[in-house]
Amino acid sequence: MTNSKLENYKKRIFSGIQPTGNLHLGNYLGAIRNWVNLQKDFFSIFSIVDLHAITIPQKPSQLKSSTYEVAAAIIASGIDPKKAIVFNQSSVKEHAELAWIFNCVCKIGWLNRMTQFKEKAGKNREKASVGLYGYPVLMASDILLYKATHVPVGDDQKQHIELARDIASSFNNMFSGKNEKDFFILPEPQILGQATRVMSLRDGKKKMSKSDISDLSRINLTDTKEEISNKIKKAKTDPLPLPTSLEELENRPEASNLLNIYSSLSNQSIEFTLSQFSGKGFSFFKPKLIELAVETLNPISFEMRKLLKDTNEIDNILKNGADKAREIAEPILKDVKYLVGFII
Ligand code: AQP
Repeated sequence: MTNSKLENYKKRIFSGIQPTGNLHLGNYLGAIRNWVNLQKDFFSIFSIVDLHAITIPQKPSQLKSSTYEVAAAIIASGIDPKKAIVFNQSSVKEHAELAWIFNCVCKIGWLNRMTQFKEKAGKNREKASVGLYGYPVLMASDILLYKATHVPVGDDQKQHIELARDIASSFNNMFSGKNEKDFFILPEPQILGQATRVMSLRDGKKKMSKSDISDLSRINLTDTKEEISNKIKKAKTDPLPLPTSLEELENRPEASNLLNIYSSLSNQSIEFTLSQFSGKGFSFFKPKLIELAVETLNPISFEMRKLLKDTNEIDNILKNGADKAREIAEPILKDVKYLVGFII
């Protein structure tokens, strides 16, 4: 087996983000901000997963601009492309190739359990693409193609990581030689921080999402100070003052969401935030949240706008990243093909 270069890195992470529209505070707090911290300690591979994006119809011109926007957001948030690999998934064909092999390992019953498919396909299941159904298999290939040990994701992706582990272990059982150690390591999900699931500003029971038709439901990374302020002012709340304890928050999803966002943005525990604001009304709390959100997001959107003025720099970063990713992926896929019994 090859890939001695990779063996030098004991801990490596892979994570992806779809270029499916406006990146929002949930993507930032649940994913990108954690990536920035992790790049110091992990060999890091971050992908703009455009193959995943097309599992739901995308306008080609929109897909392209969203890909640039996600790349700009990642870099503007502090990912250093000299330290971490940043690339768009479709430039490394090995992702799709490994996904096909995994399609032949993964069982239909496993995919039938995936809640994201149920949520995204909704009542239109018959009209959903085969790609949307197979999304978690492609995700397993993204992770295992680099033998990633850890996958930093928001809470919504936990089930997909479990599936990637099932696929890895099934592949190992089917193809690793009896006397050899397992070919694939089982990746661990890394669900970090307070904001593992940021909820919609219009409905505290629904995830903040790029594809929500209401722009008021999310804070986009490109929103201006005025837009952030307007969205938080209009965010759904309840008539009660903020409580003292976590228990009292249980049936107050909107209050709970806003307090979670505040805690996450200020890197403090929810208990501490409660102690700061207990007894106060939303009219007192919301301006503080606006101030904090603007302070965090303004420098990112400023940097993003600068990067997006001339996309040449982003093109170079993505090309460079794809070359480095391919260097790791090619020999691993070659080993997989050998184990499966293909003539290579
Ligand atoms: N609301 C969220 N709270 C915390 N983390 C979140 N993530 C997404 N939404 C939240 C995390 O962001 C990373 C990238 O997600 P993605 O773009 O690949 O897809 P997604 O999870 O499907 O995000 P969206 O915004 O809901 O996109 P659409 O609307 O296109 O489906 C992941 O780590 C995810 O956990």
